[in-house]
Amino acid sequence: MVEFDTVIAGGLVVTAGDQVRCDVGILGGRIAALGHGLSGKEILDASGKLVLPGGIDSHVHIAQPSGDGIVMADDFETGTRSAALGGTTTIMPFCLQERSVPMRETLRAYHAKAEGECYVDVSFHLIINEPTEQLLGQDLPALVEDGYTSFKVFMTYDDLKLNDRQILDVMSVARETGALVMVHAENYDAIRYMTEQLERAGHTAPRYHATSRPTVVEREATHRAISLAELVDVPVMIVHVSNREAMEQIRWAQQRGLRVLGETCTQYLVLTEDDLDGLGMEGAKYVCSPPPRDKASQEACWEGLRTGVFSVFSSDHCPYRYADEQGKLNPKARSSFRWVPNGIPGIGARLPILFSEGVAKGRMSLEQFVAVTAANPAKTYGLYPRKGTIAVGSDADIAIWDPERRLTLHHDMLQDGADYTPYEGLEIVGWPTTTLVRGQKVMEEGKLVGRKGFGTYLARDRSRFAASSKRSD
Ligand code: DUC
Ligand code: ZN
Ligand code: ZN
Repeated sequence: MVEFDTVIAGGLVVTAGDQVRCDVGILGGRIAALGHGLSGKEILDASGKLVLPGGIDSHVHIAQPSGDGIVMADDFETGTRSAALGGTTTIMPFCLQERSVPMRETLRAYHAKAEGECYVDVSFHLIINEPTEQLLGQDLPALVEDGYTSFKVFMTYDDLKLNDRQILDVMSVARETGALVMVHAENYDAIRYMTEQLERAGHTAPRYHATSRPTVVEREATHRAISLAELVDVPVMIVHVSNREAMEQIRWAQQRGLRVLGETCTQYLVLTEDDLDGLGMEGAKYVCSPPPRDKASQEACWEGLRTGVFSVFSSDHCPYRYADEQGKLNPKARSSFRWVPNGIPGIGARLPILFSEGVAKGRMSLEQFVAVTAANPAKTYGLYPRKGTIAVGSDADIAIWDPERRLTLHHDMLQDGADYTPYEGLEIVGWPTTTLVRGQKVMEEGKLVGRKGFGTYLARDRSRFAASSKRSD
């Protein structure tokens, strides 16, 4: 009889398609058997527990340069540490193109920052902010071949936005190479217009961040991004969708047979713009883009997740410290919401919040939870079936969950590099008790037990959605 390195015994094993009570046998970092009465050098008793694929957080920002004097709160050590504590085994941060620097050089710098630091596995998307001929014609096609198979483009922000023509050019490269384009869809000019109006009227507190980017600016840009993708005949992923109108643009496109994918995030399920309304600068803790909206928008995002309009659920972890001159309270931030860095932490809290608010409250099934947090991100970004499922041959990336555990969320449980969580005090039902990356324990009962540097870089295949057939005309 085979003796496995580790056997996870007696748990309810859940994938995106099924639930089955069985043991999981792990050998050499991979899942080697599903069965009963498996024998192993180490037995992890999972009776009464759920055995789920480790989470894949396919949208996070780690150690990303953020402009004058602003520093992101997480490096690869702290970001992957928090991921592991929250049941996530793979993260996908962005490598931001630096103007006038070859993309490969910037990537080398990101790899150097991650090397030897990670507790969980890591792969990179690229952010394109200067689509030069060299980049489009030479660098991107070669990078896609090398496993950087997804690019993000921004329709807003002074330093990042591409115009429609530039987006078309990037999409065209994606069409030729089989890469997947991710879009931050907000209308730059409309936001500037609103921001200037608000500032002129003296409305500069953090809460006006939400006023400056109402749903219409997101809906319009979402529609435009979809239209540009339709023109080029390329699939597109609309990331961090916050509200019904944008969700319905995606649903409309999907119903027309377009290959349009959608992502929503933790903040759009449990925060509202009222959270930006705290005393003094407290609201800065919740400033992210798009901003959290209202209760009806939360319901729309749940609907999008339940019905498959959103196939991916991410944290959009983009952490800045609050009480810090290099973070939310930088010297200019008090003069206007415009200077509050956009982004909130959430890499560790993502899975427990979706489990608690989604599965425990009966809004989604366990299979749906696994689909949007692990299987679909893996399929979307070219990691499936190596990651995102529990199947023979897949990496043994597994989170064992206690579905009954009740606790109140506090920042100190998350161990990221920020000094707060926007989800402080949330009552949670269900918590991961053990996280395994390629068969190695990285978290046990809320304690980090993994080895820094065990997390490895993952080159990716093309997205199975992007690689499919092109229109023939
Ligand atoms: N977009 C992101 O994807 N993350 C944080 C900030 C932003 O605008
Ligand atoms: Zn974005
Ligand atoms: Zn983001």
